[in-house]
Amino acid sequence: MKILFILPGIGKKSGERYLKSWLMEPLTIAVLKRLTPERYETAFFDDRIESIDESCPCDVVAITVETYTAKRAYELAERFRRRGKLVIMGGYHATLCPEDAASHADIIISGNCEGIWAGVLNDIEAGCFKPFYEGSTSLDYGQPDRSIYEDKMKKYLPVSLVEIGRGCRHSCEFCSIASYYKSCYMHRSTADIIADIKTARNKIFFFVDDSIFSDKEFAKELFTEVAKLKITWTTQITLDIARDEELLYLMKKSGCSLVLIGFESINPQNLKQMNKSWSGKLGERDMLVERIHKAGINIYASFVFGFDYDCEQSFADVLDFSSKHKFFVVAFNHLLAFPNTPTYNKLESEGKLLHSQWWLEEDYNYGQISFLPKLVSPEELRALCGKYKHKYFTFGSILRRVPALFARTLNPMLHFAYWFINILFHFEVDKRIGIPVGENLDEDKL
Ligand code: B12
Ligand code: SF4
Repeated sequence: MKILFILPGIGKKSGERYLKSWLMEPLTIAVLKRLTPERYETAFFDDRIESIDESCPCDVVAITVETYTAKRAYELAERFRRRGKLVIMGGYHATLCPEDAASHADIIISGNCEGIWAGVLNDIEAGCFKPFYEGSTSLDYGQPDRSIYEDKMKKYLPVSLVEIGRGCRHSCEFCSIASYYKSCYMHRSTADIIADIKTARNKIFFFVDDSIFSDKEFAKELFTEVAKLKITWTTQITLDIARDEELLYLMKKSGCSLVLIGFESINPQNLKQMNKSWSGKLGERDMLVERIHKAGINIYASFVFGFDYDCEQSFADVLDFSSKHKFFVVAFNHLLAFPNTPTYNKLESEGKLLHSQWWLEEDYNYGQISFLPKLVSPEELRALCGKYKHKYFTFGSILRRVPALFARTLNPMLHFAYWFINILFHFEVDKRIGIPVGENLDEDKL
C-alpha cells in the first residue's frame, strides 16, 4: 500500500510566489512518516512549493488540515476521491471541526495520531476501517523522519523545527491550542529531544511549542542539557517566564536569543475578556519585558486587535509600547474566530459572525475580517492593522531599533535575522493581505 502525504497551501496571489516567511519545513509530515510502518511506500507533496500530481500512483491520501488550508484541502481531496483514492484527514481543523471535514474524507483522525496511525493503516489494508478515529495522548514518536522532504530542503527557510512538548496549560478563549489540547500539556523525553537536535540539518532551531515552560522543572533540566549543544534557538512563550529568573537565565544560556510572545493586548479589559489577564498584570508588564531584554533575549511581540475595547487608540498605545521597548519585530493581527474556540462560539451566539464558515466562503481573502467588532467596522479594523504595521516597519523605525539590538546581543546570526525579517516584513506588510484563500495554487509554482 502506498500513502501520499499532502500539506495544502493557503493560497497565493496570481503571478506571485508563496510567502517566503511561511516556508518552513513541515515537521507534521516528518512525524507522520516516522509513525508509518516501513512496509508501506510513501510520497509527499508540499502544495506551497510544487504542483500536486493527481496521477501520482497511491492508495491512500493523507492530508493535514488547518482552518486556513481547509478549502484547498477539500478541493484536493475531491480530486483524489474522483480517482478512487481513500482520503484521510487530520490536524487542527479536522480535529476542531470534524463535521466540516467529514464530508470530504473517508477517515477523520481527531487529535494526535501517535499510537493509533499504524492501526488505522492496518484497518485499511484489512478493509475494515472506521470513518472516525479518536487520537491518543501519547507523544512518543522517537525521531521525526525528515527524509520524506529531504529533496525539497533547499526551498525551506534554513531553520530546523523541533518539538519539545504539545499543548498549553492556559485557556485563552481565542486559541485553537487550548481547545485542541483542552488546556493540558505533555512533553517528549529529554533524550529524544537532544537526539533530534543533534541530527537536524540546520543549526538554527525553532522549538515549535506554544508553552515550553508549562512544566518548569522539566524545562530547567532540558535547558541545562541543550546548553551543552551550543545552538541558537527560538520559541513561542508567555511573558510570565520572566517571573522565574533562574528559568530565564537557563533559557538564555542554552542558546535562546529570540522568543515570540503573544501579548495580544495591553488593555486590561481586553485581556480579561480573552481570559489572559494572568500574562502580565498592569504595572508588571514593562518590568517583565525589561527583564527578558536584560537577559539578552529579543522579543517578537505579537498583538491581536478586534476585542470589545479596541479602537484606533488601542493601536496607537500598542505602537508606543512596542517602540518604547524596541521589539525585534512585531505582528499586528486582527482577531481570528477559529472554529470551536470559546471566542468563535461567543461571536456566533451574539450573531456577530459575518460568515459562520468563513474559511470556506467564496472569494474569502487572508486578512478579511469574519466578524463584527464592537467599536470599529471590519474594514476599519483591517485598515488599522495595515496602517500600524507600516509604522513599525518603516526604514526609520528599523534603524532606530538597532542600538537596542546591539545592547541585547552581538550574535551575528541574530543581526542577520533582524535585517532579514524586518526588511521582509517591510515589503510583505501588504503582501499577506488579500491572498485568496484556497485559490491560485495550481498555477506554475514560480
Ligand atoms: C510551526 C508552525 C507554523 C510555521 C510553519 C508551519 C508549516 N506547516 O510548515 C509558520 C510559522 C510558517 C506558521 C504559519 C502559520 N500558522 Co502555524 N503553527 C505552527 C505550530 C507552532 C507548529 C506546527 C507543528 O509542526 N507541530 C508539530 C506536529 C508534529 O504536530 P501537529 O501538526 O499537531 O501534528 C500531529 C497531529 O495534529 C496529527 N495530525 C496533523 N495532521 C495530520 C494529518 C493526518 C492525515 C493525520 C492522520 C494526523 C495529523 O498528527 C500529528 C502527530 O500526532 C502550530 C502550533 C502547534 N504547536 O502545533 C501552529 C498552528 C498550526 N499555526 C496556525 C496558524 C493560524 C498559522 C497561520 C495562519 C498564522 C498567520 N496568521 O499567519 C500561518 C499559516 C501558514 C501556512 N499554513 O502556510 C494555527 C492553526 C489553527 C487552526 N485552527 O488551523 C496553529 C495551531 C497555531 C495556533 N496557536 O493556533 N505556522
Ligand atoms: S498561552 Fe498561548 S498557547 Fe496557551 S492558551 Fe493562551 S494563546 Fe494559547
